[in-house]
Amino acid sequence: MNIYFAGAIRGGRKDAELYSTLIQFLKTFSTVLTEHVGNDALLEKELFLSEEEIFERDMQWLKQADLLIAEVSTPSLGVGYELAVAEKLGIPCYCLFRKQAHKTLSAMISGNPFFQVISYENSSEAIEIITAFMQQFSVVKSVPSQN
Ligand code: 6K6
Repeated sequence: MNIYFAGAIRGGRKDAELYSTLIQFLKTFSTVLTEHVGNDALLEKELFLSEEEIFERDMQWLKQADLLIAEVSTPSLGVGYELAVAEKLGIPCYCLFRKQAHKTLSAMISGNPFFQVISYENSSEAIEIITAFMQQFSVVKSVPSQN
């Protein structure tokens, strides 16, 4: 199964470590097409690509994706765009939103019934949530060991 993981890059990198944790977990049972989203060293290599090359490559990957998982706590134009394209392509989308004081998600995401929006408090809870919805795709039979 190909997973397109979306998370903020130019929108802000304060959740980069969290993206990395979730991507490492997803990689234990699926292919993650966008590992660089959680890896600043890989992202540095992206700097050698033109903006057009990044856009074309990411759109090709999105077309190959069976599922999009977006971490949407840090607002990002790119993630919003990817979600809109995925909706048009009919790719199931799960949006993980970390509960934070005084922060609410854009109504364009939370109000769209196509998107499965799930709130969580910490990375352990996010992993439990991912495990639960991945079971629907028969990819995870039980929670993989974290050790
Ligand atoms: C490296 C450092 C700064 O910019 C880069 C290279 N940029 C990107 N490389 C790969 N994917 C990108 C890049 N910029 C945006 N994306 C895609 O959009 C990713 O798949 C993310 O999910 C999303 C992030 O969008 P922004 O608007 O937060 O950058």
